[in-house]
Amino acid sequence: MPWSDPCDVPGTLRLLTPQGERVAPDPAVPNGEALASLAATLDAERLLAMYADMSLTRAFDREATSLQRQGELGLWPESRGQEAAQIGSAHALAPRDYVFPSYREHGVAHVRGLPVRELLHLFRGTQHGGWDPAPHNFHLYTLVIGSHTLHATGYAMGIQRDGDVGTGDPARDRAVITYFGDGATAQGDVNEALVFAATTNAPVVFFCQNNQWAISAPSTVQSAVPLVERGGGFGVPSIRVDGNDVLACYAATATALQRARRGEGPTFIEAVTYRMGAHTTSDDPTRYRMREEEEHWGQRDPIARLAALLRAEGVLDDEAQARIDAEAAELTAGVRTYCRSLTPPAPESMFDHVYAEPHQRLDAERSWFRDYQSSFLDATAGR
Ligand SMILES: Cc1ncc(C[n+]2csc(CCOP(=O)(O)OP(=O)(O)O)c2C)c(N)n1
Repeated sequence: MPWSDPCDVPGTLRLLTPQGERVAPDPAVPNGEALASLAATLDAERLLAMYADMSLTRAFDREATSLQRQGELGLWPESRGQEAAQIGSAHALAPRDYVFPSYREHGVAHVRGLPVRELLHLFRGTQHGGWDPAPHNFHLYTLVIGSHTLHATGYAMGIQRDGDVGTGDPARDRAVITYFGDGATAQGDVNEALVFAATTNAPVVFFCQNNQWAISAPSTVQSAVPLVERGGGFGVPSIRVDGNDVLACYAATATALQRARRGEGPTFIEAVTYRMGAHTTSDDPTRYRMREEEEHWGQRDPIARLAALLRAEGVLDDEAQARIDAEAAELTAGVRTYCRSLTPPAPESMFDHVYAEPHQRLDAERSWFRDYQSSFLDATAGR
């Protein structure tokens, strides 16, 4: 059965074909020429860095999937196939911008400088979070679908009130980006976040990775109209991009973030991509997906697409590829060792960060819990 390419829809920004050739934007894309010019400013060094980031993200993701299969992680949400959407958009961020991710944004975490091994705490069940959001302006993962988009809009309204928007000083102006899936757009929270962002002109970019599936529910049952059309209803300018085209993802996000930092308000981006693996390691996509569909999208692999461009332009050669492969091997070996070193914290530590200052009632609860725990130890010892 032939599968049509959803990115062939007029008005979708694509600057790199699935074969890895640069193309002019579709005339129906608003500001298409300006977006293409922005992507053209990415020099060879930057493109190679993007390719390395995509490759390292995939290697890390593959390693984490294996670790789950070996019983080292409780669960893993694979990001395979979504590397262009994540790396392209993340490269458009400035250090002072703030990211509210969902739970699959491993590539964005990597570009923000977060050591990706820290993502494993949550999935090994040794911590509720696993990293400090402050150093990289990369918030903790959110498992409750769409709820973090409200946090993003709220944070963006805070930035506005701090006077960090539209000052004209690039060192001061900042913006927020939030990542979520196609399924999340059906949640009330996402719609509320869009309403508040639009009516307060908040500096926030809504980056929807439409990976075609919300676990087993296809995007066709989540929306009667293309997701990009939702933005207009809220008064949020919107753009649909080929999410497997790293150039298009970069250009659309850079433009949206610049608008937000200038004080011109929110943007909604629908990046049309494909989740090549399972929803998580608990899922079996063969139960609801056809092999032809997976094969179709396999030919649209975002990493192979960028590799073809870089090979043709003489930016990527065997030596550079070998360097990236060696870096990936080093990263994954480190991740494996780190993962196995993670042990559960003492159960009592859950009381440690509830209040900044000592608190009598909490101290009493901790003490009760300690006694309760040792009663089990006593019982075991006496057996
Ligand atoms: C509020 C809420 N409802 C339901 C779930 C269960 N759930 C986990 S993932 C998921 C599908 C999400 O799909 P989508 O938003 O498209 O993101 P994707 O995982 O495909 O990236 C659902 C329904 C949840 N975590 N939170």
